[in-house]
Amino acid sequence: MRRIVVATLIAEPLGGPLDRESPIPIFAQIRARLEDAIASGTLEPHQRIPSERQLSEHFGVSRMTVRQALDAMTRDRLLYSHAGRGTFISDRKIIEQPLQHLTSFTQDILGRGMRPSSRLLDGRIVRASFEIARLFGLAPTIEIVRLTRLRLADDEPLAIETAHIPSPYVPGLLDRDLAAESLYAVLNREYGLSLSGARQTIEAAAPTPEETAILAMDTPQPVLKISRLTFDANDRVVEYVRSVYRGDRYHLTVELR
Ligand code: 16G
Repeated sequence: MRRIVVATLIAEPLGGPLDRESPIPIFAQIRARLEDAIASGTLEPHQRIPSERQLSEHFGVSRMTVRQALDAMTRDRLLYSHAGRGTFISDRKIIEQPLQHLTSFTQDILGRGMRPSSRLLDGRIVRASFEIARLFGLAPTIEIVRLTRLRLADDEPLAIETAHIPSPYVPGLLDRDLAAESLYAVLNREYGLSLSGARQTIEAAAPTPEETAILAMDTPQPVLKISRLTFDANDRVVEYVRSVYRGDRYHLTVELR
């Protein structure tokens, strides 16, 4: 009886026989079947996949071929294993940020049906460096509110953001609960700053050990370093943000017409 249940479980999400005439190697076809089952939600995050033996019987291939597919998927972090307990589907929620519109983290995450939250890592008033004062077109004597927050989606760390805003634009900003509130909502509601556009620069980078730890990555994954200069309705620079986003969770999309 139990054997039948297992067989049904495998057969449904993974489909029928492989195409042995195809130029696509067998191990790659097995991987594609598993990836399709993940993409369609038939195999869910943290669900255990069938064992190597079950997969090799199902597809009629050697265990070595199955292992080749599973090893490649584990290296690419689509799967993870627990010694003695099996191999599981990774939880890889991908957040797509379209680049056409100026949005806040809170709006982006809510728009995807997830729950945004933040942890305040640091918040203080600092003297602007020469470089930062220049970005705002202000004298280097200017004081800056510097706010570093860990941003989470459904309680999973996604990004570290350090925002810089000239202090005179936002008196008392640090007294607000910026772990609980959207910065953009506060800027708009409390300081009448209506943000109208931004210039963003994106680069791929390796995370520092500290960033790896804060972003809760088991092993260092590439990150996206994003800098944003945000303008108000009068084209005045009001915010400069340096962010580190998990590259495996955050994708940026652009529509080309
Ligand atoms: C976005 C912005 C960030 C801004 C934040 C405000 C990027 C790369 N960054 O995450 O510059 O400070 O939104 O979010 O898009 P909040 O209003 O939810 O606090």
